[in-house]
Formats: sequence, structure tokens, C-alpha cells
Amino acid sequence: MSIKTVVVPDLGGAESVDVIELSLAVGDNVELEGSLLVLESDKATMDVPSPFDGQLVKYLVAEGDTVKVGDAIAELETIVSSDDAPESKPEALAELALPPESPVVPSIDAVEPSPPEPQAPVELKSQPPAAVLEQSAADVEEADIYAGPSVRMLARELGVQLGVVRGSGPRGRILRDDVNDYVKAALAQGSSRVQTASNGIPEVPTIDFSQFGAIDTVKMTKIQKITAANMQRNWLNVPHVTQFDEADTTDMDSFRKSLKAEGDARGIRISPVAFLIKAIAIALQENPVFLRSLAGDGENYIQKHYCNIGMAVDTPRGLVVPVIRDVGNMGLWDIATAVTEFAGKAREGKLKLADMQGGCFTLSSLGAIGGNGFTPIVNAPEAGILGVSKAQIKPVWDGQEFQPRLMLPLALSYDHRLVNGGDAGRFMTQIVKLLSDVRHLAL
Ligand code: CAO
Repeated sequence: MSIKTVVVPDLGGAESVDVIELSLAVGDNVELEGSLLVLESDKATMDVPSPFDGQLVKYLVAEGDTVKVGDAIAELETIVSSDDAPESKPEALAELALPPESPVVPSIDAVEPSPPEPQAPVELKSQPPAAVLEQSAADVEEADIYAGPSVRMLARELGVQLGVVRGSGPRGRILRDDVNDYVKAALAQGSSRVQTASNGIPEVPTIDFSQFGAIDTVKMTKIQKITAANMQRNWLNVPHVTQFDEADTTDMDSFRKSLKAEGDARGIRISPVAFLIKAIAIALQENPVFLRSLAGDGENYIQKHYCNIGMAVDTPRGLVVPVIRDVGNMGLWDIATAVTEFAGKAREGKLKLADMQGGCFTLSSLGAIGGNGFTPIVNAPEAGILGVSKAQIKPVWDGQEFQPRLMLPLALSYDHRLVNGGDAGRFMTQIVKLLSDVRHLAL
């Protein structure tokens, strides 16, 4: 027996990669090709396999380290049969270096893709009934899940579908502890099954539509699948109430148009969405009940003291929600810039996962598309979402006569576990006031 150093193998073209998971504990035995650790480039994750049967002496790297080809990553004590002693193979160390042409290590691009950028991690902690959690898993395919091989193996052993487990690692990666926590939470909820296909809700029948006419079966994009799972999860978990109102945006629209010359000079286009986000930020700060999320333990709620607002963006690949951060401290021009940048990145598929995390409240504006109103689904664990439809000139009675006014339809959906009707009424009334007289936006 002797101690060998294992080095980073060929990375399939990536210059440096992050160590995202150490698969073993010191003293663990590992078989040939068993996972030693998991590396991640910006495109993919790869499992570094052990080059022989051995025992882990120590890791020479830690989770979060960045490494490159040839860096030492671990020391292994060989466990070899007498006819395969390392002494008989003086080139053993060279073999361990796994040169680029080595067939033992897969190319980094060929392994497991990183998660789709717009994926928000599926939340466990604020989602109590295991039975309800079970539903969304069926909608998220294994390949869409961000977890390393050893975590996948653990999940398989425990019968957990990773689609329902919230990842607490970097960029929402699912860690071993997340799987263990999920099982503990499921057991604590009295569920005898961690995961099943159905949760007591009558299933929609699967129909062979081709019997009625020509059809195509089209593969859903990752974004579509994740959106479907998230929407179902939110719809099933959140007791929704939707409140409607209209804001008179005649003056706001005139003011917005009056900013056009200055906007052109600054290279910034101010759309109604920037005013809406500014109004929401002010209303959130004055109605902090909308900055709450359930803690998930049934005992507490989290009160946030920051103000990040998500903006639903319609893209060819599906719906994504980038988050504009710290909006409370931003002026209209800054918000307008962020709206344009995020909408552009969203449409070009360039959003990073971090761009879509940390939201407190969401704006869904269909104003540029049309419609009188709709009931948006709360983006749990947020407490509320404002749906905005197309502003239209309507006759409004001013006490003496009808005036043509540009009326903006608003629909506020909220989680009635966190927000009462009175809270929502105050929030909505303030939004209407801010949009109807934009001087209040400056106060
Ligand atoms: N009423 C009337 N007109 C409106 C309006 C409203 N509520 N909101 C925007 N408009 C106008 C804008 O003023 C602009 O016209 P001008 O160029 O003449 O000023 C035009 O519509 C186009 O706006 P836009 O789409 O370029 O930009 P935006 O800032 O209004 O919206 C964004 C940005 C990202 C919110 C939007 O493009 C988008 O993707 N909306 C869809 C969101 C969505 O899918 N929600 C549903 C989620 S749940 O399924």
C-alpha cells in the first residue's frame, strides 16, 4: 500500500473550475471510478472518479476552491491485490495525473449540464405538506436538477425526487444536507412516503388527441417545465386573493412623454414599467407586510428589510423573472436602465441564476400586450404580485362631467396567510395614489 496524489484531469477545454462537492470523508474507501469530488465549470459539472480502489487520506482542496488541470486534489492510499502492487508499476503516479487523452475522465462538456439559468430553486422550507410538494417533482426532469452524482445517488437510495428539494449550495445546488433535511422534514410532517406520483388530487386524464385531428408532440423547454412546476406549486400552496383597482395615469403618461428628450440624451427609455416599479418600492416600504415570507416552521415569518422587485419577462423560451435589487434607493432613470438591461438579457437568454434570486415582490406587466385584467399567481415564498394590464382612455366622472382619462388596470394577488384584506387595500390604494399623481413618487 502506498499514498498517491490525484490531480485534476483534463477539463475538456475549461481553464479553471470550481470544486463544488467533496464526495468522501477522510478514511472512506472508494472503488475504482467511484466519485472523489465534483468540479463545475460555467457550463457543466463533472464527477472526478478515483483512478483505483483506495482509501481517502486527505483532500488537498476545499469546496469553493478554484483549480486547474494538474492541480493536486487528494491523497489516496492504494488498496491493491498482490498481483497488482504499485511497486510493480512505477508509472502509477503518472497514470494518476490522468493526462488529457485519458479515457477514464469524461470531458467536462459531456457530463451534466449546469442548471438552466432561469431556474429558481424549488423551495422546501416554506412548503409544508409533503403531499403537495410531491406534485411538482413530476414536472422537473432529472436532467434539469442541479446536483452532483453522489447527491443523486443518496436521493435514489432514500427514494427522494430531487425536483422537490431546495438546494442551499452555490447557485441553488442541492447538497447532501438538503436531501437529509428534506427527508427529516417529510418525516416530521407525518408523511409515510417521501415522494409519490400523485397527491390525492384527481389526475387529469391523458388523452390521445391524434384521434381527433393532426397533432405534434413538442418537447418543452427547461424554462417551460420549471415554470409549470413552480406555478403548480404556488397555486396549490398559496391561498390566493386578488384585488382589483384602476389608476388614472393620464398625468403620469404626460410626464413620461415629457422625459423623452432627456431620455434620448441619456440613452434611456422610460416605459410605464419603471414608474410601476418605483411605485411598488415605495408602497412596499410603507406596507412592509408585503415584505414578509413564511419561515416554514409554522411558528415564524421572515420580515425583510430590503426591497428587491422581480419583473416578469416574456421570452421566446418562456417566462423568466429577473430581480432588480435595492429598488428603494434607486431613482426613475436607474430603474428604467435596469428594466431595459434585464429585459434585454432575459430575451437573449443571458440572465444568470443570481439575477433571478432574492425577489421580495413581483411585477407582471402585460400592458404592452393587452387585456383588461388577469389574476397573477403569487411567486411564493413572496407575499404578493402586481398584475398590470393595458391602459385605456375611459370616461371618468369628475363631479360635473365625464373626462377622458388614461386608466391603468391593476390586479394585486397576495398570500392570505401573510397579508390580510386590509393590508392589501392599503397597499393597492397607495399604488393607485402614487401612479395617479407622480409627484408622490418624489416624496
Ligand atoms: N398600458 C399601455 N401601454 C403600455 C403599458 C400599459 N400598461 N405598458 C407598456 N406600454 C407600452 C409602452 O409605453 C411602450 O410603448 P411606447 O414605446 O410607445 O412608450 C410599449 O407598450 C412597449 O413596452 P415594452 O414591452 O417595450 O416595455 P415595457 O417596459 O412596458 O415592459 C417588460 C417590459 C419586460 C415587462 C415586457 O416587455 C414584458 O415582457 N411583459 C410580459 C410580462 C409577462 O409575461 N407577464 C405574465 C407573467 S405570468 O404568465
